[in-house]
Amino acid sequence: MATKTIAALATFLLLASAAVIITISVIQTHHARLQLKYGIVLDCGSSRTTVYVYRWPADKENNTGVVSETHVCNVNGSGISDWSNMTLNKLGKCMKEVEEHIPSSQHKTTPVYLGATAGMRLLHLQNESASNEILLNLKNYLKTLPFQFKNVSIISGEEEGLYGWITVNYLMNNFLERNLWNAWVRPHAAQTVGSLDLGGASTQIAFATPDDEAGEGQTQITLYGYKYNVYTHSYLCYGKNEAEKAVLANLVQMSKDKRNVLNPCYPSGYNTTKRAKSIFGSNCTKNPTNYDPEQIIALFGTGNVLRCREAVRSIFDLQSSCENCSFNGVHQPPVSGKFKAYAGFFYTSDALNLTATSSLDQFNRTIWDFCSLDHKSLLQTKLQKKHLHSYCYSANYIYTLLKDGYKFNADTWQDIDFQSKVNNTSIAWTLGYMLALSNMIPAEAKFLLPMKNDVFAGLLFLFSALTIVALITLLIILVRTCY
Ligand SMILES: *[C@@H]1O[C@H](CO)[C@@H](O)[C@H](O)[C@H]1NC(C)=O
Ligand SMILES: *[C@@H]1O[C@H](CO)[C@@H](O)[C@H](O)[C@H]1NC(C)=O
Ligand SMILES: *[C@@H]1O[C@H](CO)[C@@H](O)[C@H](O)[C@H]1NC(C)=O
Ligand SMILES: *[C@@H]1O[C@H](CO)[C@@H](O)[C@H](O)[C@H]1NC(C)=O
Ligand SMILES: *[C@@H]1O[C@H](CO)[C@@H](O)[C@H](O)[C@H]1NC(C)=O
Ligand SMILES: *[C@@H]1O[C@H](CO)[C@@H](O)[C@H](O)[C@H]1NC(C)=O
Ligand SMILES: *[C@@H]1O[C@H](CO)[C@@H](O)[C@H](O)[C@H]1NC(C)=O
Ligand SMILES: *[C@@H]1O[C@H](CO)[C@@H](O)[C@H](O)[C@H]1NC(C)=O
Ligand SMILES: *[C@@H]1O[C@H](CO)[C@@H](O)[C@H](O)[C@H]1NC(C)=O
Ligand SMILES: *[C@@H]1O[C@H](CO)[C@@H](O)[C@H](O)[C@H]1NC(C)=O
Ligand SMILES: *[C@@H]1O[C@H](CO)[C@@H](O)[C@H](O)[C@H]1NC(C)=O
Ligand SMILES: CC(=O)N[C@H]1CO[C@H](CO)[C@@H](O)[C@@H]1O
Repeated sequence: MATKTIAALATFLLLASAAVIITISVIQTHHARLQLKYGIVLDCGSSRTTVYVYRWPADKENNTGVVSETHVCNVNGSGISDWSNMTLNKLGKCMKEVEEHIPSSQHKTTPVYLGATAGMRLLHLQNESASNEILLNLKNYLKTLPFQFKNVSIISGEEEGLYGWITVNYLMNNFLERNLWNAWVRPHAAQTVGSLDLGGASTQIAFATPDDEAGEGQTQITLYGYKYNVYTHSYLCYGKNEAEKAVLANLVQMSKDKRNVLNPCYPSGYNTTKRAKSIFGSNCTKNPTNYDPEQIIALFGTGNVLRCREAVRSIFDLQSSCENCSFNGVHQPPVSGKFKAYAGFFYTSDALNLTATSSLDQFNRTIWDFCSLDHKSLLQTKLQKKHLHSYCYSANYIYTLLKDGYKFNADTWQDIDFQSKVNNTSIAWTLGYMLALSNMIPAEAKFLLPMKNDVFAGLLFLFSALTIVALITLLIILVRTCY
């Protein structure tokens, strides 16, 4: 009689506990899907503008890794620093697309940010009023959209580097992870990943150093209650396109015939012409004396890797004798930890099938083989025709920048992962920027254990314990009955 009662009680307890656990879990997951929030960031780079749409569950907005990218639109045309009366029309096409990707009931509460990078930094140096006028046009335009207008600005190179670093580590859940009881804690190994960004007009490096004190070039930031010392530097004019102008400028300067110039970085069989101003008109190249902006310069490809590398190296000052320096006398601690190399680093290495290669030697050899292909053979590959002639240059550029510039060696090269996305979201400064400006990565860690999660963990623990007690009781009864 007593055994039967206990068995019945235990069975009831078992079923009830199971029901409660399932209910809690369902409520918890259901709650997470309750409401989604959206954010829009426009990345106005030197050569193009990209619009990113992000989405996250409203009640989890302070958690790590919950924001993901839901839509990306590349604006047709060149960067905003080459402003024309078509710019807003082209941007408008993307913003229409974006409107369709966000439920209209959410438009009013969706923040929109615009950040301009190196192209506008250069224009700002050259002609401040022109850059202010462009930003004002954009601001007025964005204010006409149904979204919540937040900010239009030129972000500094250091911000760009730091936001890129935040994005990478946020997406990889390096700041926080859930423990067994569903609470957020700092991951065991607590390793962050460095960030290597290559745009058209600038390049950024950012990585956390083990130092306790913030040294030269380092920023101390507190995220979720933990301090990080992040070294970051942005090199204006060392983006892929501006650096190529500097390389071409040096080739022209060193050529005997200034109108017919051999370019070892173009594949052999590829010849082209350029106006002098497209090379020397940039603030990143030194103007020769008596230069005629309209002068036509013919460039003849020779596909000579050794010469190309020499030409690329000529734009770096690698002579500085300072210890712990990258190039041009810039202080940089020795690189440490793993790195994600994205944007231009990724496009170039992807085109040469180099993303899966982790050895420096293999990287070099692949570039070597690629550059020796003539233009005709390159036309047989699946590579985009538009960029075909520039890959030998850009491959040698990223090789030189990483190896001779940032001082990656055969050992540390293996720590570089060439990627454009993590968990299906683009690695770009834009996400880190939105997270920072909307206070979605608080410095304090207090809120990380909100009642909801505590209660959830507590209940889960209690009912799991009850389930186990009930199971053991039933088992004992079963064993007793059988023997
Ligand atoms: C996120 O954190 C901020 C600042 O700590 C706080 O004001 C906000 O209420 C939090 N949001 C959520 C959804 O917990
Ligand atoms: C960009 O231009 C192409 C071809 O002109 C067009 O098909 C495409 O829809 C345009 N995209 C946007 C976002 O404007
Ligand atoms: C820009 O506007 C000017 C004057 O209104 C016009 O002449 C020109 O064709 C326009 N350019 C483009 C690309 O629409
Ligand atoms: C700067 O830009 C403004 C507006 O676009 C233009 O009127 C002016 O001529 C420019 N100044 C220089 C020095 O190029
Ligand atoms: C807009 O961004 C600039 C530069 O980051 C900053 O100085 C300014 O305070 C921001 N304005 C607003 C309203 O957030
Ligand atoms: C993707 O996100 C999940 C959870 O959000 C995380 O556990 C995982 O580490 C992420 N993947 C990568 C490659 O970082
Ligand atoms: C490019 O120039 C070289 C040297 O003048 C010439 O031999 C070659 O035929 C040219 N190639 C093309 C495609 O015009
Ligand atoms: C260079 O970096 C190493 C490693 O961080 C450090 O031990 C050394 O003191 C640094 N040297 C200088 C001159 O800063
Ligand atoms: C990269 O690999 C793909 C597929 O394996 C091939 O079609 C393409 O030609 C390769 N590209 C280069 C530059 O070797
Ligand atoms: C790069 O590879 C080429 C061809 O294999 C080789 O001749 C050259 O010495 C290598 N350069 C470096 C710096 O390893
Ligand atoms: C990643 O995103 C693409 C396009 O946004 C989508 O088609 C794909 O299903 C996504 N993959 C995963 C694993 O979520
Ligand atoms: C060639 C060119 O545009 N040079 C400009 C670069 O920027 C400086 C300001 O930092 C201007 O004074 C130069 O005219």
